[in-house]
Amino acid sequence: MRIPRSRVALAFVGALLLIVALYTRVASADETAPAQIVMKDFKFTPMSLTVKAGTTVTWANKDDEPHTVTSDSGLFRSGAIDTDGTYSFRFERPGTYHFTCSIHPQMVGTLVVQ
Ligand SMILES: [Cu+2]
Repeated sequence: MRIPRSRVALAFVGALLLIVALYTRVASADETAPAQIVMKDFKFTPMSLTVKAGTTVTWANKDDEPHTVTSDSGLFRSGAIDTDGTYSFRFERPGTYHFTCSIHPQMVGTLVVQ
């Protein structure tokens, strides 16, 4: 049995497009994947997180007390975040960013931007 050459070419192009589509999807999902840090039981979880430059990080307060996200360097400062409230910041530059809750100084966290 002989398969027409045009059909082989079509299948090849189709497979190629599928690979490109999958690769593009994986690459973009990786870069824009949102990152979340939860504030619960007076802790940031995870305490340390590594993300790529350009990532928006969202902190979510799951405690019954207000918390803040306050950068040691002054780069970002959320103000009081109430229960179930969130705060987001987009990290453009690589570096290591330490932050605390200004109400509960024992709450500390680190964000590494690559
Ligand atoms: Cu707090």
